[in-house]
Amino acid sequence: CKGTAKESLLLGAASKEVKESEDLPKGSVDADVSVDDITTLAFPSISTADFQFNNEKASDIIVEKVEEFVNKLENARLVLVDLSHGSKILSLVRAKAAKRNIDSKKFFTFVGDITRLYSQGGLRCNAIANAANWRLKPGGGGVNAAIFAAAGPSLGTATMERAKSLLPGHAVVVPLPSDSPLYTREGVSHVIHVLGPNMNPQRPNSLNNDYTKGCSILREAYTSLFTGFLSIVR
Ligand code: AR6
Repeated sequence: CKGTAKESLLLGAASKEVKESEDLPKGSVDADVSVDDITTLAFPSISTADFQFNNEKASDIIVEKVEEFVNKLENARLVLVDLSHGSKILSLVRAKAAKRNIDSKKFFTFVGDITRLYSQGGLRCNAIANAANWRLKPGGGGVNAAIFAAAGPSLGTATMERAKSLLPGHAVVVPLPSDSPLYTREGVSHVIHVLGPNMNPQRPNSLNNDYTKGCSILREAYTSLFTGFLSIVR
């Protein structure tokens, strides 16, 4: 397990992990979560909005993958984020995680804009995940557009230095340049782009409702994402 911040961190399910060191400012977070040195990944529900993946199936996979990875995180935690209190995926995941007794200090849901978690929500996150497109380009909609807009142009440059495109199920870890507003304002040091399965016929590589393939790719996507996060933590 070795490497430097400059190395390309491209992850599929079977990829090797790469280590980086971190020294981020500390901040206060909300409610019952004890603070200080907890390394945090905030992630959106991959594929369930623009890519139209079934929420019930996606929530099963999120809980399954969180359960698998949460015990590998020593002083770190995972936070599933969505924009509204009415979020269907957040309530499904909350209910299923509670049933499985997942440690709520290591995994919880949070309502807020993923690009404003610290400044608006008081939740300090070292890494945020992006539900990317295969070209790894800004724009489109959803969380991808929000993250690229909030991070400024240096995220696009840093991303292209590491990967030009992404296969479904894969992730790439991008250290955020220190002049990015996401870094200076929010304390985010890494963006992890993830490409999930697409069920939307209007978007490239639609799986035409093939949920056998879709579920397998979504599992792979979360494995790649959490493996990427572990590579930062260790
Ligand atoms: N903060 C937190 N969560 C958000 C935010 C935000 N600012 N914006 C959206 N979400 P989506 P996908 C939630 O559509 O389905 C893009 O066009 C949203 O409510 O962003 O994987 C890309 O270019 C949902 O729960 O991602 C791709 O082409 C989750 O984030 C395509 O969309 C994911 O919604 C990817 O589609």
